Amino acid sequence: MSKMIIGGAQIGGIQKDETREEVVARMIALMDQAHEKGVTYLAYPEMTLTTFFPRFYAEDRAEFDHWFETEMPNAATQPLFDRAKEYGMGFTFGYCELTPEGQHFNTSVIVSPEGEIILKYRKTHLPGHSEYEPERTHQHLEKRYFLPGDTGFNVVRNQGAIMGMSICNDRRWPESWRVMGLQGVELVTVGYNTPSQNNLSAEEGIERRIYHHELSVCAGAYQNSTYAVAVAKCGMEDGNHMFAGSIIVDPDGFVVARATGEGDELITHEADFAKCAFGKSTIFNFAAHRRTEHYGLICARTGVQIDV
Ligand code: CDV
Repeated sequence: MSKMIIGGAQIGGIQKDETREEVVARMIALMDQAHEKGVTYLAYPEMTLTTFFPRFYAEDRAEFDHWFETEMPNAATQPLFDRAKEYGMGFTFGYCELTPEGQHFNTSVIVSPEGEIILKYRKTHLPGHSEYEPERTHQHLEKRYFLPGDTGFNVVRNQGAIMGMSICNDRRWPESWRVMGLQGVELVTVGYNTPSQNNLSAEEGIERRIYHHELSVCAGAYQNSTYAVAVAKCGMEDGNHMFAGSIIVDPDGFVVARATGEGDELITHEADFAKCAFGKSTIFNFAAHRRTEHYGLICARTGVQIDV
């Protein structure tokens, strides 16, 4: 069975004082809608359970530990796991993880239809900065509150498809997609929280930022012949605007479903994973066409070094 109805559950803004229970109720309402539409795999955004707190500065970062989850599932999220199991629906969502060793990660998980966490991913590419920077119109302190992920981009076979995850800024890096592409990925989910304004340049307007988002997801899907679900947390959060633009992209790089608003909204598409085979066996037949002898610099060098 190569066909499956997949969904993206876009979530509108979550304000500072909203509880996990309130957010989970919104997630379940979208899951109910998804079930009615025959969805059997549903993707939620990055950091679904809380406001996007890296826009705020805390001198003592421990003050923000209350935004993190120390176990998953926990009392607040268990009803989501239970509802998905009742529906036989797999799902993925992002949250902030505080490990028993005291490490902080921006994390997402894949949950099987049986309600088991079968893959965990910790965000690799953390944008922003670690100290308060007054020249910015607003702060983006992911580097202050999270460690770079230590999982790498793994995949898992779930519900008949090979699935992987990346989180927000990861979607802009072709390396993220290719590492999963090399493991035969057929569905990549990307949850995101993207401010509508560049905090160093007012000239980069929202249209351009949405274009770059879409360009990245379509290119990643096409170049690795995989489906992609990119799903936003968006709209106004604590007086800050984040763009919507949730999309489902097919293995040819075409947008096949698109959110129309900036609130809680479901997008769906009937994916046929057999369609991934064409690109993977022709133009992106990696075994036949890649030339790894010329790619060494990608891993040997991080930043640009001009030698000429
Ligand atoms: N949450 C993110 O990773 N946001 C970044 C913004 C800061 C550019 C993104 O790539 O969308």
